Amino acid sequence: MAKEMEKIMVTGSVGQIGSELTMALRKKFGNDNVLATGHKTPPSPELRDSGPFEFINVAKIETVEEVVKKYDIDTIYHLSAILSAVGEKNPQLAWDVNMNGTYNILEVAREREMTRIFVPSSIAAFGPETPLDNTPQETILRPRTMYGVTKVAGELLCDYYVKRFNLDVRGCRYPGIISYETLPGGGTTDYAVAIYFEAVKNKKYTCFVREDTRLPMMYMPDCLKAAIDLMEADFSRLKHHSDFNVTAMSFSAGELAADIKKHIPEFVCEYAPDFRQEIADSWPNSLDDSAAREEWGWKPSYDLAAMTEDMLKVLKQRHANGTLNY
Ligand code: AKB
Repeated sequence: MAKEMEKIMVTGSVGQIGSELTMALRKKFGNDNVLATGHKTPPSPELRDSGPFEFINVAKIETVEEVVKKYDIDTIYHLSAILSAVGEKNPQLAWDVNMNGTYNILEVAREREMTRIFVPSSIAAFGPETPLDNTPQETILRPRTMYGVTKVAGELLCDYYVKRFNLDVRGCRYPGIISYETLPGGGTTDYAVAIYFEAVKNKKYTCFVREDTRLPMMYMPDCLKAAIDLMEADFSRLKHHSDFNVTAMSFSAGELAADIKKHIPEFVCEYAPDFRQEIADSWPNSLDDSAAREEWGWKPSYDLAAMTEDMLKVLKQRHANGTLNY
């Protein structure tokens, strides 16, 4: 008998994107139809109490199989990953979680003939030989981080499953994601989130990349929209599958600080580059996302000014009522 509603599972639902994506999907498809999974208890009561949660370790296929079977899952948003900075500290863990995790998700999806899978990639798929400005969709992919290696291999693996097994797998190359709900866990673009929290809390921030470091970025509402719109796109219109460039804005760390200063004039930003500078230098300044625009109508809503206004409005409110958890 046909199922009435998609049964969706989100992996990495305790992370920066996964936590907000789970809530957005619950709002759209109903709380009981969206299973949150992760390796630790969700800290947010909203996420914990609004729908089902199960512990899994994506690198252990039996833990994935068990919950997929229990909840009769047919759609997966696979968000769990070790990000670039943590991945350089522990490359073995990054390979295990990112590579074996993605392989396990795809295998379980293939075996159970699932409807659709979302596996995000990242600007970390690019490397120092990639053209830096307006980076094309089709280009040199020679990353120098383990995270980047797993992202390129993941894109290829997902496209292999589309072609070889007719599994509907989709994904985009996310830039740095900025949000106020859940902090990112160990990426190179984390400074673009931390700067807002520190500006509101302490009026100063020491940035771990140089002032002139320019990277593509996106605000969380656009990040969620990209995932959901891509998953809803007509498959027959897609020429690409797992590697769409998507972007919303590009700015240097100095331009970001200057934008915050417009709202908090006493804010001071200093720069003390660390090992993450080399990673940031190997990633593009800006992306060409015309394939995503043409094939599934991608169009972001937030630029730097609109994002800063929204971020600071929320964080200032939380600071004033003592709920700014940072
Ligand atoms: C990171 O910095 O590692 C991530 C990413 C760009 O994929 N935010």
